[in-house]
Amino acid sequence: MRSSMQYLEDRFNHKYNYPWIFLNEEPFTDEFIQMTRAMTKADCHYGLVPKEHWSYPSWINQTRAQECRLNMAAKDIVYGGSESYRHMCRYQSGFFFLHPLLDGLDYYWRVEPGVKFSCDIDYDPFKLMKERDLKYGFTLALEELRETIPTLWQTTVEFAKSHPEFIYPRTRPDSLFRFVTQDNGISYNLCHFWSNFEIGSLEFVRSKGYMAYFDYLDKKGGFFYERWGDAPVHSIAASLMLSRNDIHWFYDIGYKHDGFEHCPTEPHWLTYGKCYCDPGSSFDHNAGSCTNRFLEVTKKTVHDFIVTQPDSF
Ligand SMILES: Nc1nc2c(ncn2[C@@H]2O[C@H](COP(=O)(O)OP(=O)(O)OP(=O)(O)O)[C@@H](O)[C@H]2O)c(=O)[nH]1
Ligand SMILES: [Mg+2]
Repeated sequence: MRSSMQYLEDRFNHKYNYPWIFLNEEPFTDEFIQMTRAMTKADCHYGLVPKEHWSYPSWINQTRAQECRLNMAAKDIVYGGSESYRHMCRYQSGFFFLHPLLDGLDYYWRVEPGVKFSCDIDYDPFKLMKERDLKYGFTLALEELRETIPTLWQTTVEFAKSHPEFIYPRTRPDSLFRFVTQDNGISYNLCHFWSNFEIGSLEFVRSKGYMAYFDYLDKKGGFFYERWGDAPVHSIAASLMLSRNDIHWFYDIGYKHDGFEHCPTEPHWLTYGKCYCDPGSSFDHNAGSCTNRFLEVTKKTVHDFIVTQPDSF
């Protein structure tokens, strides 16, 4: 976590001093608090996740949940056997935005341990979100593992049919529907924004529509009986409820998590030291990337997403 903080402070936050908020289902140790506080001049807040946001709801059959985990582990599905990962995905899908430490805030930026930021961020992404009235921002978009979400799409379709009032009409030219389906809604094409980086509007995730969608999914039990990730949940919700000008690709933010990296290709930025990453290793060029699809559906180019022009330095 300290390394992630160092990157983000160096690249961005030392100029802005936005507060850091850490949430955990068990109390943070004094060591964690002391060592993370030492990484920033900004305020740090440490919160406990309420028990009911990190435990089994009454309607979940825990024996069935365990069988599902064993089954998925036997098939070597990533985190298939993990109970904590499921609670984490459910928390990130439906509850983090309700934590009292986020009361009064308009936007969040999710930061995970072990991530890298490879470019100077010389504008304020939160300000950009507000100025452009954006609801969601991402750096990487890719395909989800199909085995983790066998019934997520079908469940989503049921929700959309029973709650059309929350769904952005797919026939409008600025609908994002086609970002997540290529056969007019019959199936999910697995595209999702990679939520370990996300800058989002808390108003959106706290909206009636989003919360109704999460509740509907939660009642179906797929966070436990399958391994629904918060990334497809956020992404499908955004694609069904928002429109193309609500979503921003933070193209100019170089970002790396595990083996996946986004690196902007502007030669200027490499020459003048704004970024250190290698554009050749950017996942955007990979067949499993969904950023091209995002551009196609939004009818935009990368240039529409560059916030600071190279000429400005
Ligand atoms: N409080 C808490 N946080 C957790 C737990 N498990 C995971 N997290 C957090 O959830 C986030 C994702 O977990 P990771 O273990 O990094 O998963 P990952 O390998 O990044 O997973 P993907 O990006 O989904 O492939 C990180 O911010 C973790 O710190 C847990 O049991 N308790
Ligand atoms: Mg991670």
